[in-house]
Amino acid sequence: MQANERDARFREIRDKVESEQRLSMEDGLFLYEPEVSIQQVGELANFVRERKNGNVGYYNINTHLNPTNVCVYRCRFCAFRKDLRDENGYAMSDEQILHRGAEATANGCTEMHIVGGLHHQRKYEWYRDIISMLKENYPKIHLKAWTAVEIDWFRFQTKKSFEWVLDDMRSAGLGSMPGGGAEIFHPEVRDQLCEHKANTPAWLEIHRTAHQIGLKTNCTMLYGHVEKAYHRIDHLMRLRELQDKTNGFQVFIPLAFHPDNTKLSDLKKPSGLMDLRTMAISRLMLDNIQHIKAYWIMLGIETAQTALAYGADDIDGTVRHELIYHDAGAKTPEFMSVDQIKDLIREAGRDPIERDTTYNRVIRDENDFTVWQSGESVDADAQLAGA
Ligand code: V47
Ligand code: SF4
Repeated sequence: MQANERDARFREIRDKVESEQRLSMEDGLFLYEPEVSIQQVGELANFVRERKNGNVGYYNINTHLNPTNVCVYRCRFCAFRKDLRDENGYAMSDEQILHRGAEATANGCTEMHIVGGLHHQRKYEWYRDIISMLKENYPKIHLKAWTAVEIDWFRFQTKKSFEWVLDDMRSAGLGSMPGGGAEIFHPEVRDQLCEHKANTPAWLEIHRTAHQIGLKTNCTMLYGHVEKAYHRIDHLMRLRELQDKTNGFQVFIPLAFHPDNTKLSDLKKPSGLMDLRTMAISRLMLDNIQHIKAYWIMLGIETAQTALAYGADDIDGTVRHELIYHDAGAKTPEFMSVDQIKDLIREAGRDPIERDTTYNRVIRDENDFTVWQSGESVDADAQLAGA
């Protein structure tokens, strides 16, 4: 394509975005062409980001809990899983899990992000009791737990329906679901990465069911391995289609592949420019998902800050005990303090606002940081401000 044709094509897309028309597969593919300037794509995504979420940068105070790393599956991109008899495999005791709840409470966490392996010998009840035990002892903490891959496994174990499993988990104390396990939906890629675990129809059906029974969920895409731009846009469009029907996704998180210690360790990690382009294109394609998260653990602090001008409005949380990315070679710190998070958001020119898992403002006691309550929805604020 000649430069003048390219400019005309970009103007066409910009007009669509400005007049709130939906972008097509061809539009998305065009924005991935390396000749299309990353600054232009970023500027357009920033326009949408500010229209939807104003000048705010959201964060939360959270911790991770991975109750076991033993897993029946062998996803080729995973550095976290261990075999049953591996000396580094573990399954946490109730005492260890409760200790994490106590630590989270002492640190003022509003959320525990709980995911792990599918342990060969642990029954559904073990996973369910983790939720009920934490909820009984630490009722204020929101439990964002189990990806669709785990819910699919629980259905297999219990021989019940997705709805039964989700409802049972919710009765135990599940608050919402994280977005993992989506990887890349297109079978040309999914079959190369993780042919055995929950397939695309199952992943989408689980999230649809969660939304139907009133559970909010997040969604992700793992990029920068064997997929092409076509597979990424296809993935985003499948999420957008489900969101049109249910409106239950709160936030989309693009996840950059980290190759160290995985079966794909010969691949290079995606570049910072690819991270920013993917962030921006996600913002532009997903017109019906309110938030886009730049997960600092995975992107690195500098790229996460920059991403706040490339479509992202959220950078996840303080995060403690993260293993999935650190096992795969992430060089980011294991934890950030609240002051560090606020500073990095301010440095990026945004106003830091603490949110809870379901995007309500968090109000903290002036004298005791660990005492807090959830306030109004931040999305209602954004709408009032005309954002
Ligand atoms: O499903 C695993 C990915 C996901 C690697 O919902 C890898 O708020 C890159 O989903 N390199 C788990 N990615 C993480 C996740 C997540 C993270 C933060 C916030 C939320 C949320 C969700 O991580 C897995 C998989 O897609 N993953 N291994 C790797 N080597
Ligand atoms: Fe198991 Fe999840 Fe790792 Fe796949 S990504 S091997 S399901 S722990």
